[in-house]
Amino acid sequence: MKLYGYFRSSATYRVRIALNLKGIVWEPVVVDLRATVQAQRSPEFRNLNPEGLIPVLIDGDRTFTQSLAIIEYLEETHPEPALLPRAPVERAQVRALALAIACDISPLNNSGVLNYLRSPLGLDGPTVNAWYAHWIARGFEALEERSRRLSGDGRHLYGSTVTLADVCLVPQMFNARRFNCDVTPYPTLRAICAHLESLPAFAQAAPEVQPDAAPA
Ligand SMILES: N[C@@H](CCC(=O)N[C@@H](CS)C(=O)NCC(=O)O)C(=O)O
Repeated sequence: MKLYGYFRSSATYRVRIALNLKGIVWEPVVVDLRATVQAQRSPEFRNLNPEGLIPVLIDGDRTFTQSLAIIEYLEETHPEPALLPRAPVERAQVRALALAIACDISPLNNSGVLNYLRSPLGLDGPTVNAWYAHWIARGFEALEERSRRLSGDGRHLYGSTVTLADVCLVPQMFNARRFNCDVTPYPTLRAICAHLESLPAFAQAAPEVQPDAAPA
């Protein structure tokens, strides 16, 4: 499989983790998102994904977009290890956690949104950072509360095995730290991420070890 992505794209990071967890061999194709490059807007890439967003997964002659749809495709084609519990109630709870991150927090902090706030809207750096931190805090406060209720062992967001919720949490925590958000108010989320980041599938998916990682 080929994964079109960028090292610090959190949506790509989710898919890297899922591919690694399932032991799938994959090849990265770099789509440079830097404002000076914007490879996602090139006609070649838009031909692949008219939304101009990464990640894009290629499996044979099929093209898949949207990180959660990609991960559910992987879940259905490579069921082990399962990232969703079997029971419908539990599946819904795990999906709700994943969607809280991928649909409620992440889109507000996407690079395209932040760039638009800067130009043409003209917001300065500190104001854009305040926007970012606000939506992280609002989302993480709720997730911290939910994790206290739903984590089975303080090492996973839901229950005591790795789920789709964990696959979404770690990249969002990476992003929050990258933007210098204060994550001290979320000790449960930090403990969960510390455990998950130590697992090989997560460690090998980390932005800093990707071939396109830029020096800090
Ligand atoms: N809902 C999409 C979001 C994808 C997304 O926002 N990707 C970002 C990188 S994390 C992107 O391609 N940004 C480029 C842009 O906005 O121009 C998914 O989960 O795949």
